[in-house]
Amino acid sequence: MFESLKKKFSGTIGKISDKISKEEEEAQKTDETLTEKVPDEVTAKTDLNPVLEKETSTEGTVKEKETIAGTETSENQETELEPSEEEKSGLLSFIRHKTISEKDIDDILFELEMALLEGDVALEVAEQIANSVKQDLVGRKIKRRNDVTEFTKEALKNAISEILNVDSQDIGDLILEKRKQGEPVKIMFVGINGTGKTTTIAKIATFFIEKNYTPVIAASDTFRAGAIEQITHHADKIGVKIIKHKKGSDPAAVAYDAVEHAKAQGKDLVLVDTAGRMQTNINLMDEMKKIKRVIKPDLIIFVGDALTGNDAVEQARKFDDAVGIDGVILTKADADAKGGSALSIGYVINKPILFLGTGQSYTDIIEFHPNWMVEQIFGE
Ligand SMILES: Nc1nc2c(ncn2[C@@H]2O[C@H](COP(=O)(O)OP(=O)(O)O)[C@@H](O)[C@H]2O)c(=O)[nH]1
Ligand SMILES: [Mg+2]
Repeated sequence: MFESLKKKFSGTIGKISDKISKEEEEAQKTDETLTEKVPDEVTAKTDLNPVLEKETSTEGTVKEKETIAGTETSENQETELEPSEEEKSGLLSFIRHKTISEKDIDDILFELEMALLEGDVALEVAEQIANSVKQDLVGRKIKRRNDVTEFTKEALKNAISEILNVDSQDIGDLILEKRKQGEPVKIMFVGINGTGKTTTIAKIATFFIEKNYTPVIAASDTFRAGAIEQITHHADKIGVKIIKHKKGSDPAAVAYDAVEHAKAQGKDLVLVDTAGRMQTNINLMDEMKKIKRVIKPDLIIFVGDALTGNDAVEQARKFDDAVGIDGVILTKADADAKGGSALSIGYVINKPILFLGTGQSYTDIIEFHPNWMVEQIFGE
């Protein structure tokens, strides 16, 4: 699902490793020439010189090492006195181990930033990833060749985890909380036309039915031709009660009736469909605000089409400004090769992605967890 992101990040890991390994090799060549000229005894002394470790040691450790080197009373005295050839080369590489500098990675991170932008990742997210990786890597010491690969992978993983980690509300927990008060959880779905709100409501209903919760659907898209028929069709198929009025009626009144029904019947969830509206359509936005005022939803979920990339992010921002959203469902993740909106949307509006739509059938929905996405991108 996130193949393209996976490729981009593994490309970056490869490039940084290659570049630093090449420098390592160069440095090694210089060292080898140096070692040839320096007698063994001198090399060994230099290797054990604690001053060289000062950078990473506390004063105490340095002193300790001085005593060991000076009095030669260490328990491992015999082995430590005369380092083997292997140890010498290990110590040598430790001494001249490379520290990653900004210069080493700047170009590669810039390339990554550009590649991410092309992959529909929001500008601020691409920048944040590059900066976070840079901060993580610059100044790190490479002792072994594999270190670069590991460090870079870790740095990228951390950057992505930070981006994706937005406080999230578990709907199941919310249902249980509300049940105690004898109240249903009211969820209103918003977003522009065609993103998949109606389909998603049918999927969410199915998802919670499987968990033994009881939903009711409010057909509050009274605006678009065929909308009531479409959602009635879904509700019938999955066996969920639907509350509907006739086309053109007040959507807030439909939502209100659905809440009343849920209260009377002890149902757990009210799922309110709304008409797709452009974020620029003031009248329809006002209508949405009215539904909000009337039923006071517990959650307003923005439904965005992953295929629209940055547009989905911008729409989410506008809807958040207009009515305030609590979370996001990205649909059509199955068809989205880029993955940019999934990576960006939560960070940009500081609201969690709750679910991903992954196909056209009622069960094609998965709960979104940041760690899962990180695993998709960096797992084997
Ligand atoms: N491939 C795919 N198609 C989806 C997904 N969710 C919705 N769709 C399709 O998107 C189209 C529009 O969906 P609809 O629910 O009517 O959108 P609405 O206008 O926002 O209510 C329909 O053809 C759906 O089958 C999804 O996760 N994956
Ligand atoms: Mg619809």
